[in-house]
Amino acid sequence: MIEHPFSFGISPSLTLFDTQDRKIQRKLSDLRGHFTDRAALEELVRVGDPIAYEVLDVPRPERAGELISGLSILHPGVVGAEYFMTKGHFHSVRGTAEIYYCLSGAGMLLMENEQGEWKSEILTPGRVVYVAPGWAHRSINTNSDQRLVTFFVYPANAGHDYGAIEGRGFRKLVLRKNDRPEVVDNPHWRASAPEQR
Ligand code: PAN
Ligand code: ZN
Repeated sequence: MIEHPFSFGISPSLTLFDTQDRKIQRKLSDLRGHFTDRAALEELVRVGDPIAYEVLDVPRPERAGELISGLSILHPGVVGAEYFMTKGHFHSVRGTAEIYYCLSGAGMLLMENEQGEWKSEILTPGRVVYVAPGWAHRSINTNSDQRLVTFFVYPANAGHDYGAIEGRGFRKLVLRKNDRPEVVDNPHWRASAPEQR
């Protein structure tokens, strides 16, 4: 592990930016339970199970004081009327924030906290979103044919809590209506997550 300052380059058109990066790929089958239209999801899985998004990050020790940075690459597509999106999560350490900087494409960052508030922010090249501590976050690609590429930075000790979102979903859904994104209430959202399985 490098214990000295280092640098790396980012090209939104490339999928790799450093030899030390770590790559995660999530296919639609990894996102079961996250999209409202389950039948549409299963059909897409059956006909090829495309990659919905990839995450490239620079590994660092998961301790306070360190930062993890990387690229999130969300492919274009819809499941029923819902745009391709990330799973979304709270940070396990709720008091940790995150920065998203949009490099290319178009989308939204949907956020909500445990006090019942929600917020959506537009992601277009040059926009920065500050995800305040305690806010769950999910990115959504609202462009029909371009990838949404964002650079993120978060404290290395943050951890990822997917359970709360898997249990109840986000309060809001982002749907394609007349080829435009529309934020609507999630009819399946429940105020408290069911007991952990
Ligand atoms: C990002 C996300 C990345 C993928 O690195 O992890 O965009 O989203 P999911 O983790 O929700 O699948 C981040 O927010 N890290 O904290
Ligand atoms: Zn995060």
